[in-house]
Amino acid sequence: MTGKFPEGFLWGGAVAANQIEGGFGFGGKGISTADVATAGAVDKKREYTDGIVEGIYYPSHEAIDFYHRYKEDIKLLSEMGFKCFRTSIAWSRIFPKGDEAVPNEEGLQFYDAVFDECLKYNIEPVVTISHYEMPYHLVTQYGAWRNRKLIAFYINFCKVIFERYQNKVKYWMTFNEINVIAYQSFIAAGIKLETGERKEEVIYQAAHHQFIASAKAVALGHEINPDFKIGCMLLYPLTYPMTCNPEDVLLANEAMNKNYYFSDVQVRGAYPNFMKKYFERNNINITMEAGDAEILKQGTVDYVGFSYYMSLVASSDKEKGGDAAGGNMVRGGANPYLETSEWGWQIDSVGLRIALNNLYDRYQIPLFIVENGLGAIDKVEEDGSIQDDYRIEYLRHHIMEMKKAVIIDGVELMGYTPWGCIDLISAGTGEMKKRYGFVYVDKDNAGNGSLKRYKKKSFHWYQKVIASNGEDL
Ligand code: BGP
Repeated sequence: MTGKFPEGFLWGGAVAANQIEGGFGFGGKGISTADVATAGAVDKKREYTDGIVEGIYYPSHEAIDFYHRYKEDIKLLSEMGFKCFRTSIAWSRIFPKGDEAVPNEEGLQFYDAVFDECLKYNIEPVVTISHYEMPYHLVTQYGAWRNRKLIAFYINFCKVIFERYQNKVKYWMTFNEINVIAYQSFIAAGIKLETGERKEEVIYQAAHHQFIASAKAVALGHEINPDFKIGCMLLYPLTYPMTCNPEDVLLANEAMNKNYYFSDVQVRGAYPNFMKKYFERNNINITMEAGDAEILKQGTVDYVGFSYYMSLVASSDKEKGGDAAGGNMVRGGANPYLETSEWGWQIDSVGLRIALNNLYDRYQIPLFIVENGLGAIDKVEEDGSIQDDYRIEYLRHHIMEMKKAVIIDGVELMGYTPWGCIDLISAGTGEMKKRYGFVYVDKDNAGNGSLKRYKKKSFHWYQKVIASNGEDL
């Protein structure tokens, strides 16, 4: 198919502070939730601990040492022609404990330097304000997002970074994969459930606090700089009905509604009826304050950012439904038409076109694919090259479908930032060997390696894709 992406399309890549920076204990950084999560698989239920024991948190404490190597890394991204770079700000670098009145200047300077380095190469920073980490003190002292006080701490954090970076950063997202709170509450929102607590009530109450925080952040951001574009960020686990049995279709719809609930609130500024009814039926009481409805209405997002890696299946037949297939933070039924990655994620490029159409039909505001990609084990050849044709195949097919969504279907898409553009620590498994990057980082699961960066075959391929604005795939 011929045709280009719109002028100014934001080609780039995505990472998150806690998965790349390392710099644990540097620059006045406080302890974050990511620092105390052991490198266990999400599937095995990631553990956390109250004490910091040096050594057992490898590899996230040093990650790929972007903290000291950001200049070299951003230069490599610029060589690929990146128009944007999505990263996050580690909240605990700016407010080490989270509840201080005065920010940590050294932390602010670090991101000044990172953003300046991007701008030097005309790379637009795209910033996730909170990506799977928060100051751990907010967990131990306040119970994390279950506590309404978190809203004020978060807004204080937003005010500081909005003001500080208002002339450097235009694109923001309030919470990474906000719907993941329903699947992995500690990673997403620092919530450890106490025995006897009603899981759903705690989680949906915490989600309400995040919604208010997000809406207030959007309003505040626009006040500080009306040019800001502030989005939500949704994990999009596209779920198909296993068959045309209406029961399967209904189940698939219900599975998606549990995710749409989050974007509905952030895009439309109100709770959807299906969720209010769900709360009623299940006796889930969400405490709201007078004025909350108004805050949600006034803080609707400018765009929908989302991650897309795979699709799942819902079935009324217990045998076929279930959780045979994995994914980023959520599991579901297996699809006989799809192949899977080495981690059992079902590869579905056409699903990306479906996702784009679904989201655009539903919201009619610009979309931004802020994560997509293939986690794989890469082999370094004797000559130092990395022949990651499987990654190129994955991305090529997804970009082709993305192109159809834009050119044939008319979806308004702002940009595309494949996940882990430089190898990083996996959020789900804590491993280094699950790689997504165009740039290889010499480091293994045990922490050995020189940390040297190598260009993979996909590096040169993606460079061509960007140079031709998506024509040369
Ligand atoms: C998303 C997260 C990322 C990222 C990605 C890949 O859910 O937003 O932080 O890590 O999934 O997942 P994993 O690292 O488990 O392969």
